[in-house]
Amino acid sequence: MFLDIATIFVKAGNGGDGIVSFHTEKYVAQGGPDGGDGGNGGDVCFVVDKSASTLMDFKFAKHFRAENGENGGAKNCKGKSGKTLYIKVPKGTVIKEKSSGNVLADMFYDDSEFLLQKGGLGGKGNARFATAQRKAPRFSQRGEKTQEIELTLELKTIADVGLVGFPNVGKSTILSVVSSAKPKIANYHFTTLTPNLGVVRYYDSDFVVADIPGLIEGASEGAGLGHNFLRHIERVRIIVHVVDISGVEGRDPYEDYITINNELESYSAKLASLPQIIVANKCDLITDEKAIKEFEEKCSSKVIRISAISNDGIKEMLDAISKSLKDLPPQQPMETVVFDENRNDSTSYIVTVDEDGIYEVHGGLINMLIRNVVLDDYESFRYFQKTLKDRGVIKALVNSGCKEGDTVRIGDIEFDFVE
Ligand SMILES: Nc1nc2c(ncn2[C@@H]2O[C@H](COP(=O)(O)OP(=O)(O)OP(=O)(O)O)[C@@H](O)[C@H]2O)c(=O)[nH]1
Ligand SMILES: [Mg+2]
Repeated sequence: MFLDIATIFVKAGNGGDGIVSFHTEKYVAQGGPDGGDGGNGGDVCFVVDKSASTLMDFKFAKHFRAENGENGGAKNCKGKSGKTLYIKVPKGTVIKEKSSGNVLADMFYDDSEFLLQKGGLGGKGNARFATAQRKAPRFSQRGEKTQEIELTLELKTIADVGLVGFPNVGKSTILSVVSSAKPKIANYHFTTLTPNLGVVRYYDSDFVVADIPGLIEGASEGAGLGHNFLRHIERVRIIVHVVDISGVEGRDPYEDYITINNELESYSAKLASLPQIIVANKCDLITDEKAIKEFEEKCSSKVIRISAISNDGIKEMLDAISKSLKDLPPQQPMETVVFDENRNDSTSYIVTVDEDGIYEVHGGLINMLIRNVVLDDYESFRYFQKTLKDRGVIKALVNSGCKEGDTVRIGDIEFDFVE
């Protein structure tokens, strides 16, 4: 099975909570605070798996979570940090944020690595809050929670040359004679069902050739295997357009050539504007020289005559490919957008009312408060109340219609509103 597009959900680990604890020891009265910090959550990082060539692994496994940090312990013990989760993808995988469609990373090189999300920070234990005035703090900080992110993975093969043409024209046969790849070859349409790659070493040039399933008229509307596989030649530098010049299947080679170009055009203007080398295959079957001459005259650029079966013309074809590759700029990874999770936002908030008439406040300010406030600690609770007032949350609640006695929810706590 082959899969070249997948949706997955990933989440870095939450930070562990800092804890409240006091030193206890025989004969030592009133030991000081010794609650340790929570560990950081594990990061989520993408790496290239050189041996993979499909996203099949993501068909069923869709949820990826890095380990959470452990909570702190007594005696100033720091909680263990979560391990980084490495997600392996084939080279050429483009990682997009599903909601915005932004390209976050292009796993373009063998050693591409992409740190998508840092784990949540561990909370501080009560030992960290001790001061000269506050010798026995009875509060600690919670670990930072991370958000799940929905991503689209798209495999866009990286190759220099793309073989394009109708089914059965001999694309796979060409790949098999120019490289050590062993694609399936047979005398029927749609022998090739998934892209094949081959490395060509020709004198001082090395290049990668991609052979994709055959296209037919209407591929852009889904006819045949459709044109989805063109995704795998989006990044090539040249297209080798293969036609069956023998006409053994009863089609006119020039009409084939025009049809395929129209299909490329309807997929993307960029693909249609790539340099093309036109290759007339199956010349060994030609009995009428006139037909091939006619084809050559109609085509806008030079046609290379070959026979993949007898090897005639292969050298000329490779010369032409390596010569044009030399003149073309190297391929570049896609442009990416920096992923912004708004994790550092500790000021924004919004008020919403749910169907039960409960007023809810959410946003960065609330996340910060939830982390830092221990409601059963008097001092900490005072700080919570004061912050809500100072930052205008109380006013915003009133403005949204909240009255004395209405229920307000902030994080996991609910209380009756008192102005
Ligand atoms: N006579 C002759 N037959 C050829 C030549 N090249 C390929 N063939 C034959 O054409 C048939 C199709 O070849 P493939 O290489 O499978 O064609 P393809 O374009 O990859 O076909 P799809 O994968 O179905 O799109 C096979 O029977 C090949 O042996 C050639 O130069 N001369
Ligand atoms: Mg094939």
